[in-house]
Amino acid sequence: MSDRERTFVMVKPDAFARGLVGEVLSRLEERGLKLVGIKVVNLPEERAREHYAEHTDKPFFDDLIEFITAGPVVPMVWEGQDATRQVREMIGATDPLEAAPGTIRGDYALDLGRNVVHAADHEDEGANEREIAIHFDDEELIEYEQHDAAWLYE
Ligand code: 3AN
Repeated sequence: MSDRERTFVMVKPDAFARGLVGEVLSRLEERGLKLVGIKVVNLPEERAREHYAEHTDKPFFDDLIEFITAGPVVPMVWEGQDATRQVREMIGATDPLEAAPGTIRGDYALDLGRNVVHAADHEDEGANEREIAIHFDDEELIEYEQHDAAWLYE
């Protein structure tokens, strides 16, 4: 199907410390998305700066780098129909105050600087390719048949 795509998602250090890795994974799995890459890492500062390069000039940049390197993160790649938009909708608004209940941030976050999870922005066309390349080598992304695909897709 032509509109199946890969999207980059990352559980942030706050969610890791709070034991929410499984919760985030479950929601994406249960939605029907296919997990094709996952790892646990302490982000080197250089990689964190590359990941958030678009925010380099923002006043919150240093705090953002300090936070995202403060503990383990779980970078992931998920595949599915319209995966980027589907995941962004599931995650909710960047500011948890504006994130609807039922979204991940709307259910598990209170503070903009501790918002549990990152996902590539569907309005930024190159975001997925760029972010996947920052966090994964090609051979770390797995190809396999999703056995329930016939019941997820018409
Ligand atoms: P998202 O993670 O929803 O794509 P971005 O890329 O705009 O949001 O922002 C990246 C991260 O930077 C956010 N998750 C948040 O932690 C932090 N951030 C964004 N805007 C602000 C802000 N105005 N003040 C403090 N931190 C911010």
